[in-house]
Amino acid sequence: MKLLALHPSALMYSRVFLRLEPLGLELVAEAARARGHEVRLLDLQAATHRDLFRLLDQWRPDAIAVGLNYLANVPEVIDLAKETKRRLPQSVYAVGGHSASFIAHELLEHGEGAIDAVLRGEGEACLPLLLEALGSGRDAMAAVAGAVTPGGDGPPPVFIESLDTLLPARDLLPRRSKYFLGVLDPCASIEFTRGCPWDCAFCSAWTFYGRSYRAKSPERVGEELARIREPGIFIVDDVAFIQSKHGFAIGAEIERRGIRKEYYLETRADVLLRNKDVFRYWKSLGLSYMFLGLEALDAEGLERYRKRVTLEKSLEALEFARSLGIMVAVNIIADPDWDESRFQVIRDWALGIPEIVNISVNTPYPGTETWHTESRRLTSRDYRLFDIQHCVLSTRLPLHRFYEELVKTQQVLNLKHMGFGALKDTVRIAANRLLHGQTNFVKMLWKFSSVYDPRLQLADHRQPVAYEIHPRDHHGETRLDPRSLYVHKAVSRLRATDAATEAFVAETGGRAAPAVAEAARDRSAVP
Ligand code: B12
Ligand code: SF4
Repeated sequence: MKLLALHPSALMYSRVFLRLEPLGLELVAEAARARGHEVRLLDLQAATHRDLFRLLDQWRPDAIAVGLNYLANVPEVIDLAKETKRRLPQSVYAVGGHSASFIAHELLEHGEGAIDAVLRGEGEACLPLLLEALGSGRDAMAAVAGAVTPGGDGPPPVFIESLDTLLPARDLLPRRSKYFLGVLDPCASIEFTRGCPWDCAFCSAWTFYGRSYRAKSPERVGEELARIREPGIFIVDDVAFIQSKHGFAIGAEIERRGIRKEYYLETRADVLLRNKDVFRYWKSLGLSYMFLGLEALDAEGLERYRKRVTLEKSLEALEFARSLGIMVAVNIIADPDWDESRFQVIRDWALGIPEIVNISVNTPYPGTETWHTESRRLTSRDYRLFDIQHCVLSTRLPLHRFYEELVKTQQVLNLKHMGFGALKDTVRIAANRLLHGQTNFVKMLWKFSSVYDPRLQLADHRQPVAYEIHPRDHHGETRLDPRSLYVHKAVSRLRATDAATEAFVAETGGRAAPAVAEAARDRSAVP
């Protein structure tokens, strides 16, 4: 069967700083290719709709499998479904990925017959099954694990057996020089582990994977890294190096193979402090940039997001990262309830520390607990605005004032890093990238003010809205059942047989145990 794996366009407000290869879709594409299908991959972050339509008309794929991780891409994915069906009425249009998994039925409704199936959960497991089922006719799709189709829903999605089985189909993306992350230009992505054992209220990473945590073998990571040509590497794990033993083993494999790259990763303050040695070791291997989700500067905010880290610990972690010479970016969540003085507090604090401070807006996503507690306060149901750069909840300040304060804060922070001292470094890096024919970083430097503008952000709220997100009680649901949050069934860390999970429990000295019980209590307490 001819399969086109398709990734939607970049989100407006993130394209300034990065464009990353669609790693999940590459894995799904490889799973189909391994079953003998003829597969092509098109990434609309680096290609146009015209390229897509040309491919549909000339190559005429039998099936199109679209990766929908980001809610803000929903309207584009639905419109493309309708256009694809107009051009290729016999083709099968399937959608999968993170966001799609939480809003499967509503996607079918919006698609009005143009979407044939939504595949929930890990795509490597379910897409090959769907393609196989198609051999017995379209009706057979409804029996596939994880499938949601107009003809009915299949059994719950299943986990893949091992993260080691497949290597992402990187060779299917011809324009790899397009992918970058700030100064890491060009940059490839890699996964060491999958899932997160914590349960922050605003996040759906843990509800997607049922709080499971799995690791790739160090040998497989080494093999994958050795095949990657890009010098910059983004480690996409939700929380890097939860298990120091795993981090050391990967590092040893990298040393054994003589691989030298520059790395960026995301982790938590408590993990950084608990596993100082592994981060110190990785600094020697090329770890240069790190993202820490601080989220709030006050105890009340940290409690509300169920971050399970105190501010003192976060500041201690920053201090430690600084001592290693790693460039750190931290994230703070701006609450719609903030007034001018709260923004000022953030500006004052951020100007006093050398780290990059990123501000995102508190946004309730389907699949998060926040969605269940906050979505009644939605002021916009336009999917495109669910990108954590817009505010979709009612604000204490008038909306235009909220955006003015937000952008002023972002500008102050941006200028801090483009100031005189920083400028010297920036020019050096820009010249170096240009010498190597990479222009993404240089383009990024000039884009900020054309994209971050409070008037544009406000104007986005006035665009005509073709598709609206369904509020939480759309299907008569009135009470939160914690189990309903999960895409993949919840796995207790204590009952899990997975070796990686057991190692995590052992490494935390069994402290994971009360955390699991506490989390269960917390979740059942949510109204
Ligand atoms: C790495 C990451 C990023 C990277 C980008 C990665 C990339 N290459 O595109 C960066 C840091 C740039 C990023 C940015 C953002 N991210 Co982000 N990100 C993640 C993270 C941590 C991991 C994603 C990943 O690569 N996983 C590894 C790969 C292998 O898995 P995967 O892509 O999910 O693919 C699997 C399944 O989804 C599925 N699948 C995927 N495609 C398809 C297609 C088909 C047909 C099928 C059947 C299945 C399928 O199968 C795959 C293999 O199992 C997730 C959290 C998470 N754990 O999922 C958040 C997450 C996806 N991001 C999120 C958000 C909000 C954002 C931002 C909007 C804001 C921000 N700053 O974080 C921006 C916008 C980015 C953009 N596209 O413009 C939210 C999404 C919320 C939502 N519902 O929209 C998540 C869930 C985190 C959270 N807070 O809950 N992100
Ligand atoms: S925010 Fe980070 S630590 Fe919290 S649940 Fe999501 S991935 Fe895990």
